[in-house]
Amino acid sequence: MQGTLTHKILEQHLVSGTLRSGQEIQIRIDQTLTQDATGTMAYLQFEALGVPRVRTELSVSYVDHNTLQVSFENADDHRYLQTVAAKYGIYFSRPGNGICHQVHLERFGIPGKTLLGADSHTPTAGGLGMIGIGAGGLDVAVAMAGLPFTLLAPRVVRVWLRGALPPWVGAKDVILEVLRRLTVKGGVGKVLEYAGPGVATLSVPERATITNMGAEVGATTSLFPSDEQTRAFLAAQGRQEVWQPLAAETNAEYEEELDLDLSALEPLVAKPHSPDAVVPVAEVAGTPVDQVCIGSCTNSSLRDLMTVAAILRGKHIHPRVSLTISPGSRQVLTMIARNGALADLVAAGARILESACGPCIGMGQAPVTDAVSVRSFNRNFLGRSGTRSAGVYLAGPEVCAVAALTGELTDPRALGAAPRVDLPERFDLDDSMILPPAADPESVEIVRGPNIRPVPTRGPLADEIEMSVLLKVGDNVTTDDILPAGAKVLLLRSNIPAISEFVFSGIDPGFAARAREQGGGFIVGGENYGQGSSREHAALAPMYLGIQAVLARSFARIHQANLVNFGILPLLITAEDYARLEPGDRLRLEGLRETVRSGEPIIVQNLTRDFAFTATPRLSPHQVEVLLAGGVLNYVRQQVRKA
Ligand code: MIC
Ligand code: SF4
Repeated sequence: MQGTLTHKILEQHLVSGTLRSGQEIQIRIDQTLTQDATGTMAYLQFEALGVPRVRTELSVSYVDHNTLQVSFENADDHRYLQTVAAKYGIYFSRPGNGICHQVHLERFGIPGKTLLGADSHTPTAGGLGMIGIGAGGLDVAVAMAGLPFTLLAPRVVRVWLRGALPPWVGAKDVILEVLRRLTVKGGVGKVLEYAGPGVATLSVPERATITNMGAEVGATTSLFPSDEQTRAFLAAQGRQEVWQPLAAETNAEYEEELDLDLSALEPLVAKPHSPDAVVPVAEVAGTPVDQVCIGSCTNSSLRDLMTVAAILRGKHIHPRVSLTISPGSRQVLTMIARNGALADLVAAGARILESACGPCIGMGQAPVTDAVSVRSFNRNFLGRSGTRSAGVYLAGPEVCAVAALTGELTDPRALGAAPRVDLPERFDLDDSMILPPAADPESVEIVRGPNIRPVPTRGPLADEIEMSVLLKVGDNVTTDDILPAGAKVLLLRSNIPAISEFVFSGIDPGFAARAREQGGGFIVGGENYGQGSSREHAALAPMYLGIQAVLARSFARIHQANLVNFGILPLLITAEDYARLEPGDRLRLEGLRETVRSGEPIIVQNLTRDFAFTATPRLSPHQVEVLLAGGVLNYVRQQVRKA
C-alpha cells in the first residue's frame, strides 16, 4: 500500500502498529459523526466513560433517521441528543437539516482528515478525499473521548477510471458495476481507492455516491483524490480554505486493481433483494412499477434532484406509481425551492418528504403488497422497505425518474436526449439548523425521556458454556435480518430490553421467546454474517437475550467488532462443520478463558450429535482483553478501577 493516498492519510494518523495489510493498527480520529438511531446508545456510552468534553477536532450529532414521531419516543431521543451535544462540545444538526452524510460532505468534511461515524455509510466522505469509516456507537464514543480507533490495515484496491460517463449513465451505475464485479462481500478488509483520467470528470457529489455505496461491497472505506473538482465543491460551499490537493504517488503499490471504462457503462439496476444482483436495466425493462423513491445518502444531492426535476418537467407521473422525494439536506431543499425545480417535482405528482432518511430505513412509505419499488437508495434487503412481499430495485435517479413517468422499468436512453443540469458556482449557505455546543456546559441539564434505558452489560466471559443452537442462518445475513429497522422498531433504539423482542423477528418470529426460555444460546451463520448497517443493537439485543457466541464461516467487519464490544464471541467455523450443525444441537465449550487468551482454536463438543470440532476466535490482543472482561464498557471500567 506504499504511496497510495490511503497509506498517506493513515500514516499521518498512525498511533501504533505497522501499515501493512492485515496488521492491527490504531489511528487518530479527527472528526466523528453520529445519527439519532445509533446516537442515543453512543452518547449513553460516552457519558459512561466520564469524559467532560469531546477530544476530537469536530464531533457532530445528526438527527435524520427517526423523524416520524408517532409517539413521544423519537422526540425524547432528539431532546436527549440535543442536550448531550450542548453539554459535551458536540455540534447538533437538528431534525429537518438533512441526512448526516450529505450534510457532513457539504458543511464539515475536510480532505486528508479522518472521520469515524456511527453509521455504515460514513465512507461517503471519501468523495472529498477524506478517510471516513463506519463503526459501532461504542467505538465512536471511545473516539470522542480522544482514544485512537483500532482496525486492520486494509488491502488497497486501485479502481482505475477511464473515459467519461455517456448520456443517461450516472455515478450510481459506476458503483453498481463495482458491486456486480465484487459482490457484497468482495470488499471486506479493503479500501477502494479511485484513480485514473476518469476521476476528473466526476464532481464531488457524484464521487460521494460512489464512495457511499462502497459500504455495500463491505469495504472499510472508499477514497477519491482531492483535486480541482474538490476545490470547486468546497468553494461553492464557502469552505475553500480547507482544501488541499491530495493524490497517490505515481509509483504507488496497490494490492489489487480494478479497471473501469466509464464510457462503456450502461444504466444498471440491482434486483431484489441484494445490492449486488446487478443487471442492465434493459434486461428487466417492462417490469411494472408501483413505487419510486428518490433520496437517501446515496443520491439526494442538488445535482440528483435537479436531474430528476428536468426529466419530470411538464409531465405527469404514471397513475400506478407513488413517487416520493426526500432531499438530502435542507440546503438542497431550499435551493430547489428557490430555483423552481421543487415546483416541477410537485407539479409532476411527486410526494415531497422532509430532508431525512425516510423510506430508506422504512421510516414510513412502506409500499403496497407485492410491490415493485424502484429506489435511488443503497440497500434493498428483504423487508427493509416495511413490506416483506415487496421487491426493491436500486437504480440511479435518472432510471427512477423515468420509471415514475412510464410506470415500468425503462432504459432511459429510449427517451432521447439526456437532461443537462448546470450547478451554481455558489450554494446557499445557512447553518442556522446546526447548533454549536453550549458556551457554559455546566448549566446544561441532560434531558432523558422514560424510553431511554441504561445500556445493559454482561459479566466476564464464562469458562464453560453449555447451551443450544437457537438458530441457523445462511450466507450474507444482514443486520436488518438480525434486528429490523422501520418505524415500529426504530423508536425502541434507546431501550434494549424492549427492542430485543424483535431480534430475528423477520426470519423467525419465535426467536426472542425461545432465547429467553432457554436463558440464551448460540447462533450459527454462513459467510459475511452481519453485513450492512453498523447498528450495534444487532449485537447488544442478542447479548441481552443471552447469546454467547456466533459460529459463522465469516463476518462483516463492523458487526464482528460490535459482537466483541458487547461480549459475544465471534467464532469462525469451516464449511463442513457449518453443514453438520443443526438448530437445537447442544454445544459445550470448556476452558474458554484460557483458550481465548492463547488465541488457539476452541474445541466445541456437539453433545446432541456426538462429535467435536474446532471454532477459531480471530481476535486482536485488545479484543481478547475486551472479551474476557465481558465487553468494552466492563473493560474500561476495570481499567479505571485499576488506575
Ligand atoms: C442503515 O442504512 O441501515 C442505517 C440505518 O443508516 C444504519 C444505522 C442504523 O441502523 O442505525 C447504518 O447504515 O449503519
Ligand atoms: Fe439513512 Fe438510508 Fe443513508 Fe442509512 S443508508 S444513513 S438509512 S439514508
